[in-house]
Amino acid sequence: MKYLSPKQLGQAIGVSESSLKRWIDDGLIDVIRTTGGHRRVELAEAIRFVRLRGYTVKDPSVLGLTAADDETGRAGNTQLSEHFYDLLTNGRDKEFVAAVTRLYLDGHAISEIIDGPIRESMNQIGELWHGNPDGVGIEHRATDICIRTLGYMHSLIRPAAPNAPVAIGGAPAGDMHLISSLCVSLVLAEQGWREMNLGANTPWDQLFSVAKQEQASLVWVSMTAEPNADYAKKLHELADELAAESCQIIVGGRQLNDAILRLGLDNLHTARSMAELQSFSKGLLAAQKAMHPANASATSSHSGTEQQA
Ligand code: B12
Repeated sequence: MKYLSPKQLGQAIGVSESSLKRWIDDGLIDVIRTTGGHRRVELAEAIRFVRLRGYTVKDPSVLGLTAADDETGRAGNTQLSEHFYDLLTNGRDKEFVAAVTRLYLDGHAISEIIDGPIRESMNQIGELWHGNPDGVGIEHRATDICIRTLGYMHSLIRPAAPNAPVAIGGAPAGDMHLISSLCVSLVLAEQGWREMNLGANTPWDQLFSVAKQEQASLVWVSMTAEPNADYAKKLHELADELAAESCQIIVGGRQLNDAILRLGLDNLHTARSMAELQSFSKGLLAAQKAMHPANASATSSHSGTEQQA
């Protein structure tokens, strides 16, 4: 875990050390104290503050980060999608991480980055196998770069409070697509959930048993591949079983269809994007807070990013 002095953080965003110390003492930035009593800001907390207040990180290297230049942050969605496509298809992994990091530091919500340029560029990459003999290899490499980048972004988010509500999920049995479930876990992590991603090809009964074991308040199901014939029955069973646990289910992915929408179960919800997931999760967290005020601190620790998103 990386810690910064007020001087280093100030240097990164072009603000004086004394302003930083004042904000810390006013409670705007969480710190720990060294044995000598000096203030130290955890990197993830520094990033939360910078994003919330809209500061530009002029010198990311002071934070130990590599981020693309400001131009990336100012680009429109189409331009960004083309840029991401270029980086992913040419295996330029470090530049890809740097571009995503820049967007995040500049205050873009994770959901926005995923629903926009990541989804768009991967959609386009998914068409390559038709006519390009190297298409499959390019797609696999691009997938790997996305997975590594999403993992890296996860490391820039403050860990959830130990008493924060739990969310678990994955892609169901037979579905080998990893990225979308990882995206869900990242969006939920940013909102303060203790999320556990079971990944691709997760047996339906495991979704239930892990949710029960972990006393999850939310289970996500990400459906990308054409599902097995019994998926609607399995979803119905899962929802019935989890209703007894007061657990909500959210289903999304490109296979979301009318059969799922028609199930009409109280604890089964659907969403088509990370932005929709984010607002659903926000509502659920607010409801949890109202029901369990003792756990309020668990969810409020991330209120900075929630307010901004
Ligand atoms: C990468 C990829 C693979 C990789 C996956 C590797 C891995 N480890 O993840 C590999 C090579 C294994 C693969 C295999 C296959 N794939 Co594939 N794959 C893709 C690709 C290119 C990208 C998917 C992706 O990750 N996108 C990025 C994410 C972020 O975007 P997204 O999935 O659209 O998700 C968004 C929303 O749907 C929503 N969302 C998603 N999940 C959830 C969950 C919740 C809770 C919520 C709220 C929202 C939500 O939010 C996301 C962000 O906006 C897509 C192309 C495409 N157009 O989707 C094809 C694609 C999905 N694959 C396809 C196919 C056909 C296959 C194969 C059958 C190919 C084959 N013949 O073997 C197999 C199926 C294997 C299986 N049984 O699962 C087709 C599916 C067609 C269809 N009928 O729907 C696609 C669309 C390609 C195409 N254009 O034909 N694939």
